[in-house]
Amino acid sequence: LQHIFSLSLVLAALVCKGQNPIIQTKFTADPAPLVYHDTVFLYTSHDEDDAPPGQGKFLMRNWLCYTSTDMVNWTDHGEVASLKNFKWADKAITGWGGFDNGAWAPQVIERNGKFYMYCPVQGRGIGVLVADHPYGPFKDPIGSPLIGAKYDSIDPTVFIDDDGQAYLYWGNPNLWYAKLNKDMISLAGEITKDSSIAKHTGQPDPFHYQEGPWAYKRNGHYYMAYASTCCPEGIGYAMSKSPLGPWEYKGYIMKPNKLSTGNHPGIIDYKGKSYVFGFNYRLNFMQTDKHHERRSVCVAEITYNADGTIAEQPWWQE
Ligand code: FUB
Repeated sequence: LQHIFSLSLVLAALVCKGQNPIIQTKFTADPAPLVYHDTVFLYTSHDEDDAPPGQGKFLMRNWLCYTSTDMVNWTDHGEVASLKNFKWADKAITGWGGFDNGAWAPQVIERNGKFYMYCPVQGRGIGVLVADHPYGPFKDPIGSPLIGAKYDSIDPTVFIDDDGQAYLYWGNPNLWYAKLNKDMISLAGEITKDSSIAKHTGQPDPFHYQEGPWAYKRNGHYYMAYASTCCPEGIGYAMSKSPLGPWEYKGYIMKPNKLSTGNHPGIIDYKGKSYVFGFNYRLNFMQTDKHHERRSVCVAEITYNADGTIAEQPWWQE
């Protein structure tokens, strides 16, 4: 068993025949898929093998990249960025375990041939990195956080509307947003707190936004998927007629499951099908019955109804 879980081993390619979790050689979370040309670039956060037991005890230092052209075989490109990319993040981070847990959920987007990676450094804010290639090397062009720490600054998601306006959203427990300039590394306006997706009140409520937003536009509808309810977290989503909301809750894409305290959606269309990525804790629980923050990225096909709503999916097929 120890051999199977020798997760420091870097495999050039992983073949898993459509089985979840799709990445089985490292613990990965917070999937951020990017379709570029004919390839899916899957950026993830990285739970270290030696994350200590206990919920919320993250040990996260870098961001990884995988690629696929068939959604079954995933090639491991290793680390594409790390906390070391951000000079401003070199001081000790307070809360949630210190500096080593800081490399949380990223997203990468392409614009005019450049790749922009939005990275939360937990406790310090959201930074942005730029590269000429999807594999990097990524560099920090501004030398300071794009979004300061005071705005619930984790879990960035970014999309560019048809008119060229880019939007950055993020946050736990609130959803925040700001317009980006065309350079993608500066804000085009004020930082605003969304008031239509509200944090739960402690009552059982399947509707509430928790964290992990994933913004996109499809067939004229604006979508905000997110980790919904806590905990465990499922994947819920809201729709809007505008990128600025108001957001109307539409349901679960996937209901919470007691085997997974967290979740974090990433949604794409690829080669005529639609997919939701997220994660579970299956590999961790195969190794030990103790809860560690050692998560594993999963994917499921989704289908859209004629009105743009999304059909609910069962828990990850394993
Ligand atoms: O991976 C660290 C945090 O856990 C993310 O920022 C959240 O979305 C949750 O997945």
